[in-house]
Amino acid sequence: MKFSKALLFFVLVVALIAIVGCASATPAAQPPAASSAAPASSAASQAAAKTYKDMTLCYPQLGAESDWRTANTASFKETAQTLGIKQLVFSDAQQKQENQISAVRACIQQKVDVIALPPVVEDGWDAVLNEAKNAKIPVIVVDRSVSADKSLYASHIGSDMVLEGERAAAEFNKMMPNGGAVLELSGTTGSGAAVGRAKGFRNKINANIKILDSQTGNFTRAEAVPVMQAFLKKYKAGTDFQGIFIHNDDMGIGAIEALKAAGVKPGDLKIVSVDGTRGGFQAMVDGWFQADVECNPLLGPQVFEMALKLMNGQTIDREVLTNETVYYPDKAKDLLPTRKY
Ligand code: GYE
Repeated sequence: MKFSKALLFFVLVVALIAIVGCASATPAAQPPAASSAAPASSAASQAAAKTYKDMTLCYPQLGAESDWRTANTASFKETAQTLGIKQLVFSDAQQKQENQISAVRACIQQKVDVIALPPVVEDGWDAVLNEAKNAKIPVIVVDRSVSADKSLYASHIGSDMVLEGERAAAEFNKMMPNGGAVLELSGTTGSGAAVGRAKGFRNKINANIKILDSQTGNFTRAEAVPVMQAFLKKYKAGTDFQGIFIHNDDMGIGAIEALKAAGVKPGDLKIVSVDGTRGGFQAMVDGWFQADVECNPLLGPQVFEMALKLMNGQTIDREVLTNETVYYPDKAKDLLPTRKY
């Protein structure tokens, strides 16, 4: 009797150890967002792998403010078609964060597989990113960055905006070795693109080049025109300033319009823009821009590839920066026909 009690106890202890040991050896089924930085769990790899045909991807586009944006939208729509995904949930927030937040919420309601978010501004995403996380829907931040904690999203795919600003500064340093003054026509206030480019520019601009003034043109051609007109009322081109750093090509084209209308030959000033769109290349061919810092909008293929990995619980990179360069007028004419946007 005594012996069998001891045996029973022994058996129970062994069984308990086996259960505990087993539990800790079995990887817990992880939601895709949480497993983003971890290798694929065996549970995920055992389940039938998801394909593009299973994918519903949400892309709450921030607007249609520029040629860059048009090309970015086209890249997502074309890639969705080519890959044959189940559904692309696309919307246009018209440069309003509240519209983007509503669009994200609608996608959470719809239980999409992945949300790819190009945030119009950096701040103010914590609440909705938390909601996506609680709903176990991974978010890939696309193009511009967010200031929210990295634990709230799976990854960021986009350009290094600070580097773009630094590259623009390097052009002015080369063109204005004896110093001078420049104006800055900046992008949307509070956007990762404008904040990064302004920061990079200030990081690298030589001390003898003064940033005389900086105003936003909201990344649009239409809004850049009155900003440039106001600049020209306040400052004399060529005397008070010799150059203009412009945060995108659309605003650059608007600024050129305003300069020409005021009787200033844009080619007499040093103008550096960002994006490298066909419009920017044409401005270099025409002699108005002296350099165009590339920013690539064709992010669709990379984003869908990462989204599928997330759906399958596979390892992904937490930050993917696009490889970019600077374009100059000397090759602009030859390259213009090859430009995809
Ligand atoms: O440079 C500009 C667009 O966020 C990188 O947004 C993007 C910027 C781009 O409106 O043209």
